[in-house]
Amino acid sequence: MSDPAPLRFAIVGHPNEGKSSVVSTLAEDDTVPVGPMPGETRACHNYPVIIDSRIVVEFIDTPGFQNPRHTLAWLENFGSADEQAIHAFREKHRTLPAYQHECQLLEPIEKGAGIIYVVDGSRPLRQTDLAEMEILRRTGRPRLAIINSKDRNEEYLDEWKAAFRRHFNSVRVFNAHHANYAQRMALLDTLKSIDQDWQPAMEEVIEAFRDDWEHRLAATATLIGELLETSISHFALADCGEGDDHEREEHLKERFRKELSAMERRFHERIRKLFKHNIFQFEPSSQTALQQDLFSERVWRVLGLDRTQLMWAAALAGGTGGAGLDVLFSGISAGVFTAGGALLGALSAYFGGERLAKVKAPGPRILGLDLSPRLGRTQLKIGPMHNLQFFFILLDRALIFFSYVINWAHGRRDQPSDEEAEKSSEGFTSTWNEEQRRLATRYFDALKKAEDAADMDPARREFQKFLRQQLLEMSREGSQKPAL
Ligand SMILES: Nc1nc2c(ncn2[C@@H]2O[C@H](COP(=O)(O)OP(=O)(O)OP(=O)(O)O)[C@@H](O)[C@H]2O)c(=O)[nH]1
Ligand SMILES: [Mg+2]
Repeated sequence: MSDPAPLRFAIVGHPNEGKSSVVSTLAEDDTVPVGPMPGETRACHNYPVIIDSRIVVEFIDTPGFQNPRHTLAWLENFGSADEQAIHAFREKHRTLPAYQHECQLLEPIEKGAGIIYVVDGSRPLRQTDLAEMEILRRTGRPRLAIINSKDRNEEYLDEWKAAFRRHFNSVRVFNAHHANYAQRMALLDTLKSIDQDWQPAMEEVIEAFRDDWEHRLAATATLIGELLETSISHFALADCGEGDDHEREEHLKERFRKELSAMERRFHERIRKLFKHNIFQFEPSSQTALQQDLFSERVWRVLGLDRTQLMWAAALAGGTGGAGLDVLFSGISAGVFTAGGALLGALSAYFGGERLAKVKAPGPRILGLDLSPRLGRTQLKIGPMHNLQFFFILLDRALIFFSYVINWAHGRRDQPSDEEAEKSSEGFTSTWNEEQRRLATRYFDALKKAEDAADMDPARREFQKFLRQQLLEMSREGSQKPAL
């Protein structure tokens, strides 16, 4: 048996109120054209939400009302049942340019779509708005009104709400620029209430959205795990040839740094794709700890755990604990923390001053046997960074990026302001309790010691489960922390 037709909702309203932005955010589709000038959308366009190869629900972007007062006057004069009047209106005005948008936007509604009416609640109500609402009421279709305030002005909200009560089954505040997963779900929940007959189908839609989200969170947790594992075990080698060793070491440090940054960038790309940010490439503001280099001092100062937190995490996790700071910070040549606890410039603390290790590269091999170990070249080696603070910093940056991506509404097309960036402060892991840090540290320990992937399975499983829970909480709360 084929699937029943999906529920459809037409997003309608006055020009330039944010209809297309609402569609974009609701459908998580950043291909929806949005523009500052009224008249951006000139024809209806369907945006299906596809989950597991199935259209779960469809949002229809429509052009804004052109001539609502004349349209309403015509409907009032028609002298027949409202729904017939709508049909007759469309038949009669189909070819008239002055009513083209009305004919277009009423078409999906006549064909059975529910109505989502969008207004900018930061401006006062006008006569034309009342005409639009009355036209929509006359269609007889289930209707929800959305207040999408473009700025923070709340002066007119009560006026809008009073008008809506007369014309709509339900009203919701929903901001196309700031709505996140939790608010999208709340809006879908409200849509359940606009028509009793639609309730079971709407419940299925909500269920599908929820499952899809949980799959994405599980995929995110896997990607974070991959990032941590490949970064923590990464090392770089260079031949020690003739000439200046110092210069060669500097090159190798730089290459190592770039390779780790490239891993992080690939992780970012995957997360963006997973959360359907395909077109618009927002950039975290340059002020945030995310935009700074992974080894910048600022990043090491604000992310990860502080000295005491690190010591406790390691001590409680066993393993590294008893051995003290040296082991905790192994991989750092001079120690990130000086004796007084102040932080050195992270990159220089890491690599500065000291010479890199020299290792013997294996000689030529046949059938896996090293034929002549003595022929092996001497190589410079940097990494792997078996360092607990580095682990927490990578983890924090991954969580910040995730939080950034999930809180970035698809309808929003500008870059974050400096004011938003200023709020960015510390990371997530420093807010975890001791048990949570211990669990993460156990995973780090296993990762460091593991001879092969299977060795670390229990610790990995435990950490993945915890991470999925964290990601879910971050998206449930609509967590804006750290604000970006
Ligand atoms: N600040 C802010 N601007 C918004 C918001 N929603 C939409 N805008 C802006 O308002 C302008 C119009 O948005 P659209 O979504 O294209 O509006 P529309 O109702 O589809 O417009 P037409 O297709 O022309 O009828 C764009 O510049 C949007 O970026 C919002 O919630 N906050
Ligand atoms: Mg539009």
